[in-house]
Amino acid sequence: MITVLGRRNSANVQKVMWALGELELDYQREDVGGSFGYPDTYPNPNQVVPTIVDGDITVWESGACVRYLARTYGAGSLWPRDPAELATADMWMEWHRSDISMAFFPLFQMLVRGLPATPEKIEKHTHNSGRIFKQLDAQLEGRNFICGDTLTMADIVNGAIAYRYMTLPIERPGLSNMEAWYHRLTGRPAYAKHVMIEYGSNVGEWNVHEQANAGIQ
Ligand SMILES: N[C@@H](CCC(=O)N[C@@H](CS)C(=O)NCC(=O)O)C(=O)O
Repeated sequence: MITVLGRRNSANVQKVMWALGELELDYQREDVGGSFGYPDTYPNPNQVVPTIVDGDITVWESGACVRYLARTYGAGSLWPRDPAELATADMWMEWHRSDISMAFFPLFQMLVRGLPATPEKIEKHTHNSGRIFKQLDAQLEGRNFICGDTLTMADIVNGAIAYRYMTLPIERPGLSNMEAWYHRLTGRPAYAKHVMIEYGSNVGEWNVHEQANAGIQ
């Protein structure tokens, strides 16, 4: 049984939950972070979510958690066996962490979570997010998933963020490959359960959704 410490409406927690769902692993999730706060025994020195505990092993940093689950329980599926495919998956995981995080996370925080914003900043981050997601769109040309025909850990980390990017009321450039991929993801039960979670359109709604998700596994 794997324990996940992290609130259900955190995109970083959602990556882990979706991976667990795809791998059909047993888990228990505890509400930690945000309005739920942190227990004194919380094992992640950064006081952010997620953290996972699997027997004697504790892992934090969402990318490391997804890699751990994929490598330990998903060889040949989320963790590609082919070295070239594995390198591609890893590359798009790193891309997600740097490029998408820099452009899109502040945009989401400004539009939904009350980070101070100006029309210029919103415009800049909307433009940059679109420009960067165009790179993912190009990678998805002729492919069902980021590495090819099957879902890998690269789809997990990027797909969790894509839900928010594709559902925010913002202007997006033409992203036909990404739209088709996103549509494919929405048809996966584990994605629908763990990622497609309403987040509201302002801080008040965000908090209501956070509490409404308390205790849901
Ligand atoms: N690099 C970390 C970032 C984790 C992070 O910033 N998580 C956010 C939620 S998405 C968080 O914990 N925020 C503070 C809180 O919820 O208490 C990771 O990928 O795990």
